[in-house]
Parts: sequence; C-alpha cells; structure tokens
Amino acid sequence: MTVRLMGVVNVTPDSFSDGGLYLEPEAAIAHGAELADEGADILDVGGESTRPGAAEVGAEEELRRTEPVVADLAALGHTVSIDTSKRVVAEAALDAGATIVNDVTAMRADPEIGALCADRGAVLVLMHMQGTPRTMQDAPAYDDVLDAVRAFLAERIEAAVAAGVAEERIWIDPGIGFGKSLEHNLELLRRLGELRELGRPLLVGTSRKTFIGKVDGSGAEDRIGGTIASSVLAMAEGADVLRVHDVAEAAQATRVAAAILG
Ligand code: HH2
Repeated sequence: MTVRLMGVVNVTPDSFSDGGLYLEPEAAIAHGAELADEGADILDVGGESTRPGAAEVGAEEELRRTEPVVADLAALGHTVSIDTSKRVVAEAALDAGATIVNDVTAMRADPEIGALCADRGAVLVLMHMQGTPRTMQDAPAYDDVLDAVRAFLAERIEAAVAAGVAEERIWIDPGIGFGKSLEHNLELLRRLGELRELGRPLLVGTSRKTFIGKVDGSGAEDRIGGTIASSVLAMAEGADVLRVHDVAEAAQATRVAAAILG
C-alpha cells in the first residue's frame, strides 16, 4: 500500500493555520524545500486562503505570491502543484514548472482551467465543495453526503473530460471541511472507500482542520494527532495522496501504516 504526501506551501497572510508565516518568497521556497526533505512527494503552492470568510485575492496578487515560489521549487526538481481556481494563475504556474493544478472549485470558478490542463497535459485535481468559501459553513445540508459528493465528482470528471483532460490525469477529492458539518466530515472519512468506484486517484486533506478541533477542542496549531489519525484511516480506505502541513510526522505515520497494512 503506497500513499503520496502533498506538502502545503501557503504563500498567504491569512491561511487558517499558517497564514503569514511564509509570505515572503524566500521563506516559502525554504519551507517547500524543507517539506520535500521531510518526505513530501508533491509541493502544493497556494496564494489564496479558502478558509471560511477569507478575503478574496485578485489574480495579479495571487500570481505575484505564487509564481516565484513555483518557479524556484520546480527548478530544484520538485513536483509542484498550484492551488488555485484562476486560469491565469494556473497558466503562470504551469509555465514556471508546475505539473498539477489543484482547483478547489473543480472548474466552476473558471471553466477555462479544463482546457488549459488539457493543452498542457497537466494533472487536474477536482474537489467537492458545497457553496463558496464565504458561505460554505453557514448551514451545510445533504440527504446523503457520500452520494452527493460521488455524484458531484462523477459530473465534474465528465466536464473535465469534455474539456479535453485525459481521464488518467484527473484526481478527485471529497473536500473535507468545505461545506460540511462535523458529522458530514466524519461520515465521508468513514465511507471514503466508496469514492474508489469513480476509478480516479483519491486526494484527501484533513490537515489541522476544524473538524479535529470539534472532536477534541484543540486549536489549529495543535491538531497533529488528529491529522495523523484521520490521514492513516483515509489511507486504509484507499486514499492515494494526503495533503498535509506536518510532513515529517505524516511520513513516519504512513510508512509505519504501510508496513502494517502490507
Ligand atoms: N484544503 C485546503 C486548501 N486546499 N485542496 C484540496 N485539493 N483539498 C483540500 O482538502 C484542501 C485544498 C485548506 O487548507 P489550507 O491550505 O491549509 O488553508 P487555507 O485555505 O486557509 O490556505
């Protein structure tokens, strides 16, 4: 059983757990290189926070934050993904050496992202979110959260294929914490294996998220244990890629889990 780790490189002033720590390009590049040393297979560079209520960032500012970081980390030989919903930001990142576009809106914010990925042969990550970052936690509601996420992702896969993206370059993500209550998040993680029916690599991001704090009252800086527990259980359910801030701890945990699971 193998799982890949995607290390989070947030070049933002306001990300929910590490906002402002790596806003200068040099700091973000050094942080990304450190995460790679610790065992990250992919570095996910983002210039806009998606936490509930975060300020929207214009394309120019998002570009200014991310492009130099992507360029340097790619030049160092790392696999880089760009965490964006904007075509222009994604395009600049692909020009700078990124090979994966991680779009938390699954092409709904900017449908041109599909054609761009098709054209460049980039991997496209399609994530589920109910509502928008501004509104998503107001009153998330589903008949059956797993069915809703699976149907949404199936439809988005079709849309991406229609835009020309090769099916083998599409990854899917249930979007833990994006328009979901605690119970929704727990049920998605419990039944994650059902998303394997869609036949695409499964990316899961639980790192430091609020649902962990809702279980034990911890703050964002103090959720490594919950991150590891949920990540390892996601791995056992068939997750292929885990998006984490704390790479060293996740690398050890997943290595030991892989040794046990065989
Ligand atoms: N979660 C966050 C951001 N991007 N992308 C994918 N594919 N899946 C996720 O679960 C996911 C994501 C939120 O985490 P973070 O980047 O630390 O926070 P912020 O959005 O506040 O920058």
